[in-house]
Amino acid sequence: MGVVALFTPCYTRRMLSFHTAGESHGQALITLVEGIPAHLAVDFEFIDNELRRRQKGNGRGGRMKIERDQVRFLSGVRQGKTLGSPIAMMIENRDWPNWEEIMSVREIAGDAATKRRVTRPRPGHTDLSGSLKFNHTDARNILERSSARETAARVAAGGMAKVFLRAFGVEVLSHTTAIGSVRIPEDFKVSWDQLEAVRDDDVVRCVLPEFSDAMVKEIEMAQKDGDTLGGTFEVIARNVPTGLGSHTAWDLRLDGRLAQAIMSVNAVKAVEIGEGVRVAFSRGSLAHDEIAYDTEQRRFYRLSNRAGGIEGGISNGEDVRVVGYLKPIPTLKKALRSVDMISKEPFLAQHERSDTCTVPAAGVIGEAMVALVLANAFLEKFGGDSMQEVTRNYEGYLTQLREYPG
Ligand code: EPS
Repeated sequence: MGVVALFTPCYTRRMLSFHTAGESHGQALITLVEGIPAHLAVDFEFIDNELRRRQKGNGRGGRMKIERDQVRFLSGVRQGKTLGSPIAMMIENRDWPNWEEIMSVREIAGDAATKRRVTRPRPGHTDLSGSLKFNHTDARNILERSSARETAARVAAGGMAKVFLRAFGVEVLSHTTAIGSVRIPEDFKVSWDQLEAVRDDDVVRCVLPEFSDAMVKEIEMAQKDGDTLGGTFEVIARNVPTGLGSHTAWDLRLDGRLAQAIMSVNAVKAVEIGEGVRVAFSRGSLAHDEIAYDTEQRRFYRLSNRAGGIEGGISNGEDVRVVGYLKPIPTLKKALRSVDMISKEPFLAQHERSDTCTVPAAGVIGEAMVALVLANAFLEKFGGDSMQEVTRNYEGYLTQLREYPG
């Protein structure tokens, strides 16, 4: 028993947890969220709109014309308010009727099991590593789950986290900062108004119209060439209180938790907190954020925010800023060399229906992941079974901060 205690894994510290289930061409996606306190009013329209935002954007393929993602709540909510019990949500796949036989849960007679079998792995995809690991001879058994379709379920969970955070004034938005070789200026500082303006409408979700146009052209060119594009998005959370996360243990550090959450988004290959990459190449005198005190508001603040709102693994009251870097997605028309998993013969990869660029969608998914991490850290600090209890804890802490050293 002592050994178990010694190796207590970090997930036992979670106040808020979520799980997803579902295959890309299966019947539905399922999300299970645990830890949201009782009495939170659920904004159903807001959560559905979050799902719609993820589906938009230039560069998406034919699948997004089929799906109309919407959450059906199955449990944990009554008369519009959370019960404090697990919240189960379902998003139906409208493409399912086209896959009913191939993806059938029960074994069915005939050639359904081998129809659309995938033995030719795409470089950069999970096809080969997953098939070897799980000992499958049909990479469909891997790609159906590794597909970014799963992120719709995450956005549903993130929608719940956002609704929770909004009750305390914390908001999370994002914008596209690069698509392919088109990057907005490195020193550009986005305002909250600009983030709100691109929330839904811009086709690439970039706040600067001249760059937005160039990004659209970049996507169109890649599409024409049968190629794909990566890029970067920045997620910003405002009104995050000082004190989320902790320096006291490696797995409690807020920056580390955000990094894992963003890195887990399909196609993300690097994560940056604030200006973490740039400051690595500059001197300390130009890397840190000087401290000031606002006597009226009775709060400490920073004169800049290169740290992305986190110092020592703890939020410092400035906006939390996280950048995700995506590789170009690996389903290409342009043939790359690979080897058939069964015959071991070399081949040039075949193309299937796919997206060209998913950076605008990834920003929305990034928001969901950041909201989930922040809501979890918020509940870790102020946790309670009801919204009333969490609110009391939170307000008491705000008083402590104002009256510091009290
Ligand atoms: C994906 C391939 C495409 C994408 C899909 C992710 O789907 P399909 O194979 O059905 O054409 O559109 O993304 C979604 C379905 C979604 O909801 O984001 C892949 O291989 O990862």
